[in-house]
Amino acid sequence: MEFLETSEGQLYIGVAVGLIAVSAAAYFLFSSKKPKVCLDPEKFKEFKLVKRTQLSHNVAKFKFALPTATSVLGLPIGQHISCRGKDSLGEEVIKPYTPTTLDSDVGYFELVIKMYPQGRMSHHFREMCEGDYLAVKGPKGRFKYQPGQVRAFGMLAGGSGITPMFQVTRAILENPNDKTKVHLIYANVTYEDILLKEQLDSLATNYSDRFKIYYVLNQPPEVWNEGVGFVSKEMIQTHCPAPAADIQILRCGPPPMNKAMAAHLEALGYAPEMQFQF
Ligand SMILES: Cc1cc2nc3c(=O)[nH]c(=O)nc-3n(C[C@H](O)[C@H](O)[C@H](O)COP(=O)(O)OP(=O)(O)OC[C@H]3O[C@@H](n4cnc5c(N)ncnc54)[C@H](O)[C@@H]3O)c2cc1C
Ligand SMILES: *[C@@H]1O[C@H](CO)[C@@H](O)[C@H](O)[C@H]1NC(C)=O
Ligand SMILES: CC(=O)N[C@H]1CO[C@H](CO)[C@@H](O)[C@@H]1O
Repeated sequence: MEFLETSEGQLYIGVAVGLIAVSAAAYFLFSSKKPKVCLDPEKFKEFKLVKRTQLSHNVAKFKFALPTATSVLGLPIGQHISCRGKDSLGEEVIKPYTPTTLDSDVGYFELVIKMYPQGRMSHHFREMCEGDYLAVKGPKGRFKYQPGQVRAFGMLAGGSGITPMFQVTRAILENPNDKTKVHLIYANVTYEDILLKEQLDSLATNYSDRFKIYYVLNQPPEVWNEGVGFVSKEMIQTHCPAPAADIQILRCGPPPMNKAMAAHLEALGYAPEMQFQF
């Protein structure tokens, strides 16, 4: 055809092909930057349990599918979700949980749950089987994080209070532009109670210049060279950043531990704005 043979025609076709390529690239970039967010702060949505992995006698990891393989949960760093279930009497119960996954993990999210014998929501999780649905609402929480917000975080975690710390730590370490340092003190009763130990140790090895962990056990095993007893003022002094305007200490543990930690921090001279409790 005459049209195609003119150099002007070739130019037009070239421009047209170029435009299509550019808009396809833009569409791809746009859609991959703005994936579908699944959480709704106003209403509960159901997510399917696709895998349940027992981690110890009373701890399991629950993997939930999002509606599509490219969906993201849509949870800001350090915030949590509300999960709804039924206790052993069939009564509705709603409790907060922090996924151990980030929005960079597309298509699914995971919860690591410690199930207490008498726990109401624990009962619901104990009964959940692969294929069941969990009602979830969110995001919830006052914690806000921007890279560079502080020079260093100290973290005081007890038991399942590790999950928000783990999530914040992962987000910091996996961002190559974030230079924030993280000093974690993690308290538990026994060695077997330590949640996410393998993942935590792996992060500490891979990012040894930015992330340090000090484990504290009430009932340590025979060979143990980290902390023993409850978290003390001296442990905080040794293993956390000293009071300063550009640091923050995060707390998340059972209520008695949080109370004790708040008293330690005050005695050590940490101002209220240097502290946050999940
Ligand atoms: C922000 C936030 C995030 C959380 N994220 C997680 C998470 O990712 N994974 C997780 O497993 N939990 C998490 N929790 C704790 C969770 O919300 C529930 O409190 C927990 O699952 C117990 O609920 P339950 O209804 O089974 O127990 P309940 O019915 O409230 O308690 C029954 C009994 O269980 C025991 N018990 C309950 N909680 C504790 C505890 N913390 N330490 C020691 N004994 C306890 C007590 O003896 C209590 O009498 C989080 C809490 C908060 C505030
Ligand atoms: C640590 O690095 C190893 C080797 O590169 C990698 O396989 C592993 O997934 C990393 N772990 C974490 C928690 O980043
Ligand atoms: C779930 C659990 O075992 N939590 C315990 C971990 O250790 C801290 C500190 O000793 C206790 O306060 C928690 O109850």
